[in-house]
This record gives sequence, C-alpha cells and structure tokens, in this order.
Amino acid sequence: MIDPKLLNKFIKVCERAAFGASKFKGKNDKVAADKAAVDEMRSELNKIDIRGKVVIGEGEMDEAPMLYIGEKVGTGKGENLEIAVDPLEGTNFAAKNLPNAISVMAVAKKGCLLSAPDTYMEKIAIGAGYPNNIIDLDNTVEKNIKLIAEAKGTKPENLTACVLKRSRHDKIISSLMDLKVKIKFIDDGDVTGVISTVDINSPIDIYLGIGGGPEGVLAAAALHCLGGQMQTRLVLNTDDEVNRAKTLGITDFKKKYTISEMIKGDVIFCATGVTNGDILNGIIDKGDSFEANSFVLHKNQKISKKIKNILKK
Ligand code: VTB
Repeated sequence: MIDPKLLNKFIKVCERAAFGASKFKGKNDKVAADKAAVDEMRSELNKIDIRGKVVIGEGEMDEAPMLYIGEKVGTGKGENLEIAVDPLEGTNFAAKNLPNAISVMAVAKKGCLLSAPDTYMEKIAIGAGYPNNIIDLDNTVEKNIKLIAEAKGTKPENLTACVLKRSRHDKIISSLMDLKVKIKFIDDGDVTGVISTVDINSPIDIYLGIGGGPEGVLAAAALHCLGGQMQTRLVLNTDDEVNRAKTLGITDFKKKYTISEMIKGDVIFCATGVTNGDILNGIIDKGDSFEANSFVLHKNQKISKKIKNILKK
C-alpha cells in the first residue's frame, strides 16, 4: 500500500495547482493558466519525501517542458512512486471561466501505471454493478447500448451517454440518436466525463469516444478505485506517434486495455476544482487564503471523499 501519510500531501499538490490556474480564470490565456498550474504542482511535489517519476505529464521528454514524462519529482528520499499529472485539465474552461476545469493527479507504485503517449485514445466506460467485460470497443454502439440497457432492466431511451462534442464522433452520435439514447455533450474535459459514469448523482450511464491518452489513464485510476469498467485503445495515426508509443515501452499498438492493464495495485487519485463543475466546486479567493474543493480516492484505504480545505496563498 502507498503510505497513507502521503495522501494529504498529494491533495495539497492538486490544491496548489488549482490555485495557480485559478489566478488566470476568465483571462483568456490558457497557456498562462496551464503554466501557473504546472509551476505550483511541481514545486509542491518536490517538497514530498518520495522518489517520484512522472509517467503521464505535460509532454514527452524531448519537448522538455516541466513535469515531462520521465521527470524525477520529490526529494529523492522515500517510496518509489509513479505519478500521472494533468495540472490543468480543461485549459479552455479555465481561460474562459467555464465549468469543469480541474487539477488532477494519480499516484501508484513503481511499474504500476501505463505510460501513455500524448496521442488520442478510444475510450468506453460505464459505472459499477455490471457483469464483467460487458462492453467492448469493437462492439457497435448499438450492441454496447443494448447490453447495458438489458443489464439495467431498462430501454436504451432511458440511458444517458456522455460524448465529447467533436466531428470525429458524428457516427457514434447518430447511432445514439437512432437508439433515442439521451446525450450529454461536453466541450472538453473527458476525465470528468468518464468519472461521471460512476457518480451516483450523475445521470450518465456510459462515456464513449476519442479523447487524450493521458486523460484516459487518469480517469482509469479513478474508476480503479470506484469499481467502474473501462476499455481503451491508443489511436496511433502516424509513424511519429507509433515511435513515441515505442519509446514509452508500448509494443502492441492495437491493444485494448482494461482498467487493470492500465493501473495495477494500490492507487491514489486527487482532483481539485479550478472552476465550479459537475463534481467539484472551484477555488474561492478569500483574501490571504483560498478555499479548495477536492475529490480524493485511495484504493487500499478504501477512501472516497470530497473535502474542502482553506490554505494560505
Ligand atoms: C482531449 C480530452 C481532454 O482535450 O484530450 C481534448 O481528453 C482534446 O481534444 O479532456 P481535441 O484535440 O479534439 O480538442 C480535453 O477535452 C481537455 O484537455
């Protein structure tokens, strides 16, 4: 198990990153918002007594940004851990002060997180309580929806699907419309979209479509704790993308990953709201301090909670 004492430290990492991004809320500068989140996240991570290695980060090694894949974080004393970060998931949301910008990270033991390249990834996810392996990326949308409806004892028209609003999803969308499935479109932020399938307060039954690979692994970490199901497959369209996957140790480029193939063993997942959103409220400025709202999961401690902290600026 990951040392439970580290949990609060990781929460603080996300809280600080969200605070950094929140300073640029509505300022129409997503690069500055992202950079502020990265700077805060990195400096907080480097205070923790761990031997950390970023496996999902802001970019791949040759681009040499901060929090790049392969970067060592922490003081260099303590547990060997792998870290997946998205300091600002939904840069557009933050820049335009729209709902659902979050700072998010996942932590697992060495060798336990899939290091996915920053390419697209096909994703399909559902909540807890279904028979194992009920959905499959290679099924038609019709088949997946019918299987879920049947398992729930309901009709497709009573189901809700979450889909990123992109033209690459036109075929999925028209199949869902033919089945009269309700569609919740999101403009960005599929980490929240995938997690909403396991949220009992959300009407979303299924997430499907193509989003970012790193975001897929982060969402899988949350579902690993919460009992949902997910299947993913990298979309590697060019030789360059294939080579980047190879560099990260991937050999089967068409592999369909289940959650347990992306995330092994114990995992900690934290997300802090930057702007108000479906699962979290955003940062509230209180003068010398700020309020941060986070969603925290620790698999082996069976922790799943939402917390509010006031921190000094
Ligand atoms: C995806 C999705 C993210 O950006 O990466 C998306 O996973 C980018 O997609 O949650 P496009 O290239 O089609 O714009 C997010 O929505 C936000 O980072």
